[in-house]
Amino acid sequence: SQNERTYIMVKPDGVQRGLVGEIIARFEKRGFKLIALKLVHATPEHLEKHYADLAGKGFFAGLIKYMASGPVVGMVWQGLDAVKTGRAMLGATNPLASAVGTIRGDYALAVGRNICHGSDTVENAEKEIALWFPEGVTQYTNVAEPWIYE
Ligand code: YYY
Ligand code: MG
Repeated sequence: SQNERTYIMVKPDGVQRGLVGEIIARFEKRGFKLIALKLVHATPEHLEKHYADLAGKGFFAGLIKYMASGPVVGMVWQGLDAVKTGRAMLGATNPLASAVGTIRGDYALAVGRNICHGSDTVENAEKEIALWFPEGVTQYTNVAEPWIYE
């Protein structure tokens, strides 16, 4: 649906490397609508909730330490098939397997420094949006919508 929402996050390495604008620009230019945005230095406890499904993995402790090492930029993008399309725009989890033209395929090399996050299902997107934006999102009319959708 045109109202599908996904949680996209620029990770600490993406912020430090100056890739925030580039990542936002790709979602804007694609036609998605920005309905929430914030810069936050998240606590390990908050990140453990975000990545709760991965708690048993060997890389979990390192992942939390990396994600808590600096501020991240969290955002919510809305539009047609936002979750699946957002994942396609990020590229594969391991940047070496990410197609050129994707964000990770263009700007990253290591799986543990892959610069961005995107929700993997609509259900997880809604959970992540609630976790990162408990205050809610901002809905508005975008005047370009009739030129983006038939
Ligand atoms: O959703 P996505 O970020 O593409 O991958 P996940 O399987 O959810 O893993 C989250 C995060 O963990 C990944 O972006 C990098 C890191 N990670 C890792 O450091 N080493 C792995 N073998 C797998 C994932
Ligand atoms: Mg994931």
